[in-house]
Amino acid sequence: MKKLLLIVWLSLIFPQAVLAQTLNLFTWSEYIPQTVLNNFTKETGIKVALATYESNEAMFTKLKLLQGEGYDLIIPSSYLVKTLKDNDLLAPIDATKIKGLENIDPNYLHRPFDPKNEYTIPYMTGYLGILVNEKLVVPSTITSWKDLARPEFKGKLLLSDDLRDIMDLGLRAQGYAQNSRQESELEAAYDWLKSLKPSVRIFDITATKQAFVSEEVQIGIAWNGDAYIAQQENPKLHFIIPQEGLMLWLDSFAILKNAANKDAAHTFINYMLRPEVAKLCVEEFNYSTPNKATLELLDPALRHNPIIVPPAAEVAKATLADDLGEFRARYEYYFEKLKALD
Ligand code: N2P
Repeated sequence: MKKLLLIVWLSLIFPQAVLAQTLNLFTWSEYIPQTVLNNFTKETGIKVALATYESNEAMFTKLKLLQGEGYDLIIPSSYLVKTLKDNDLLAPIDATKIKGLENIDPNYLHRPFDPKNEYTIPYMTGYLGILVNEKLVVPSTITSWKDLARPEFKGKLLLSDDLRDIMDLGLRAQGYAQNSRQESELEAAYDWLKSLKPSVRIFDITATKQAFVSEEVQIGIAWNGDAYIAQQENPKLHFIIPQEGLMLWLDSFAILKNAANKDAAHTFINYMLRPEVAKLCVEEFNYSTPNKATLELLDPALRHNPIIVPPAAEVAKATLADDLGEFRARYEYYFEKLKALD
């Protein structure tokens, strides 16, 4: 009884401390600024426990093992959403609790992976391009993904260790479409990627920015935010959108079915939809934002930088990585083979 009284008394004096909720957030590393998380906690009293992953595949493997327990909120890319749903891992988002969706550019809503946005709310978008050091080659001579195969880049190339990016790169370099389900096309993509192997110095996803900045590698593929940051530190770096088009991605918030803190997850999504919060995310990690209200708040130097805000025409013609169904295993097969063989 005494204890109960004490709790009641404490909750009157320090409501946030006693009733504190925790949001278990499982997200890509280097994706949400720590200041944003701190400000969220300060304002709402909801603590954030952060766990990170380096790829959609690593995240999915963990969620499967845990049956989605332990985490409340994740940020999958477009192509993983259906898989997560089919594995009964996602909870529908309660639209009545979401405010600020009108801030999102309609181009990023109602995409085929979640046509009614029942399960996802866009967080961040961006794209893969070619990052090259002008010491190696005149940047304007790099116009196609195929140029990565030039023999003079031997030992100087970086490939990032991301399954769909890599296989997509191979497909496009061979003139095929992203998300192809043709075995012969996938095999051709693999053969071309394999021909790059003698050039590859780094095949990894961590510390890629540093490798470009320190000039350990002089050409390779990079996400736009990483390219921007690397270029700030080493102005000899140039970021190129190849003629085959940019490789766009879209990552969205999704709440897990077994989440213990669904309310906290909704509160967090609302917080992240605020234009001034999304602005902090762009300023720190330099990816693109689907939040059109944020664009107006950005410093013109960022808003008019095509690395951060790619040309609208390029975005309009870009496709997203899609669910592959049973064919996913074929992509995994070729990707693992590529990494294993010299
Ligand atoms: C952030 C990861 C970017 C996500 N480090 C690419 N989908």
